[in-house]
Amino acid sequence: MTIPRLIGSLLLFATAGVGCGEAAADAKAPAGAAAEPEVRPLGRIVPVPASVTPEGEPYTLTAATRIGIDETSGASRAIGRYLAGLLGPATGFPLPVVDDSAAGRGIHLRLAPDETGLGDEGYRLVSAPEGLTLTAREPAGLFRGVQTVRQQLPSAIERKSVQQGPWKIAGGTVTDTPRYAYRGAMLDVARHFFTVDEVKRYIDQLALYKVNTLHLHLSDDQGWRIAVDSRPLLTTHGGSTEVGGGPGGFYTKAQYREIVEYAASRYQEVIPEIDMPGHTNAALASYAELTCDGVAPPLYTGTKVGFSSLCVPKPATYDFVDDVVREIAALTPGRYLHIGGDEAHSTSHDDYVTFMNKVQPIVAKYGKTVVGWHQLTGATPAKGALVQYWGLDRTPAEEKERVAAAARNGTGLILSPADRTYLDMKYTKDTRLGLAWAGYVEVRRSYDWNPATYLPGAPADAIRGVESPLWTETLATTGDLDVMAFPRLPGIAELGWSPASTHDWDAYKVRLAEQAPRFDALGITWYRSPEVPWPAE
Ligand code: TNX
Repeated sequence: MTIPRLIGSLLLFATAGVGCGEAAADAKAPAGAAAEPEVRPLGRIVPVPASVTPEGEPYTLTAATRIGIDETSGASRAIGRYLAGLLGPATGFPLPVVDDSAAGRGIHLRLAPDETGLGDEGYRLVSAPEGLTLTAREPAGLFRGVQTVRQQLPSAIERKSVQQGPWKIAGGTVTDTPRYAYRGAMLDVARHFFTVDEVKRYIDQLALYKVNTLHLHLSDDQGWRIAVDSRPLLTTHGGSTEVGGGPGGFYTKAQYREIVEYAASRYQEVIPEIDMPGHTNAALASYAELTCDGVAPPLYTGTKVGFSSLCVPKPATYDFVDDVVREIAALTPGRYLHIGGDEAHSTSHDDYVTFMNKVQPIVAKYGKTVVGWHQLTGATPAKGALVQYWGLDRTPAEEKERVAAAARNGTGLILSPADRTYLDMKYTKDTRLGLAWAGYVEVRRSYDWNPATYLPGAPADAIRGVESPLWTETLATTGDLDVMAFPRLPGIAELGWSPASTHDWDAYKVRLAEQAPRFDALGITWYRSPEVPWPAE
């Protein structure tokens, strides 16, 4: 976002007064926690690590600190440079990346393939005055561990200009592996378009909380956001607007690859979503042959859902799906392709089943695994498919049971309950942005539930993880995204990463409060929930 836009939205916050959730909540915030200690106790981070053993004196970063890597691995070199890039600006230290043997009392990034207990993303951090050693079996584990190093340092480490040290990391050992392999966040770039740089900014925010999956909602009634060479009108026409009638936009293939590569450099897998057969007005407006009456509807800039459908009986529909899936699969190094399938209120049940039976094999033909919103369980999810549950406490028991039955049958579940994880829900009635159809979702509500036991009748091992969707009907700027995601996103990230045994709101809210100066240092606009003992302003 541009500086004038940023200033504009800050002014909006400042002048909105009562009726603005951010401002109204400030007055009610409990007495704040003390200023940051010089050394953050080991493990006082988000997500909380699985195992923490404080011991001995802290490690101190100095102007002489070097980052040692195993020269044989290009991945560890890149992570070393990334770490130097994180710590360099605020410390002012050069932090050269060198061979491990030359790093002495510095930071050591070590890949140890025999450390099988650390799995694909786990790491061990040993901090002592003699050095700081991160060990992982895989590069992804080193990357997650780097986020721990970063959070153990004072929040000023996040600033882009030289700050006062000292830069100490408490002594001891952290051994940490994730609870769930799937820890996602979804960004809706269809209702409002967000540029490559804006998406990268979100990727960086996700990285800090060890999120490993970025689900991009690339098409909806209001816009088609990804170039498909065989169907150029999808973007030139279907991408030309957005909610409210703004200019919209789309990613060229090169831009989309840039997002995917950037995400990969943060060890995040991108899952592209093309929502079908509903949520397709932008496609129907671009290609009249996709409608049953052959008449293209006008572009749509409102916020209703459930009024559009691809024409299920027409062969042209499957030629279209084949073109789109083929091209997007070719752009996707990740395993999954999300086909949506939600709110197909204008598609009959029989047509919905027919459509899913035809489309899922197309996804498989191009080498990808299907992900769908949980309505897909109303048809037959393909073998190996994942479904994303977005129900609420009040969702009818039969619907929950249908999803649970699919899970017992081998379908993996991603949990995104709307009344817990939807980052576009208002926190309270006073929240300026967002929707409220799933109710208000305050910070405690979004954190305080257990994915393993959440859906009655779903086996715990069917739960692949959690994801927090950020729908953007009401969100147009990065400041808007920030204030809805923060501080709920870190809580969902912790549900995905930290062991169930650590789940404790009273402990979490203190660690979350300690993130506030980090949000500020990163330039993140955030909601000062009265449920959290934030530091005094
Ligand atoms: C429901 S959840 C939707 C989206 C909306 C969202 C707004 C789901 C799969 N569909 O189309 O953007 O609510 O909160």
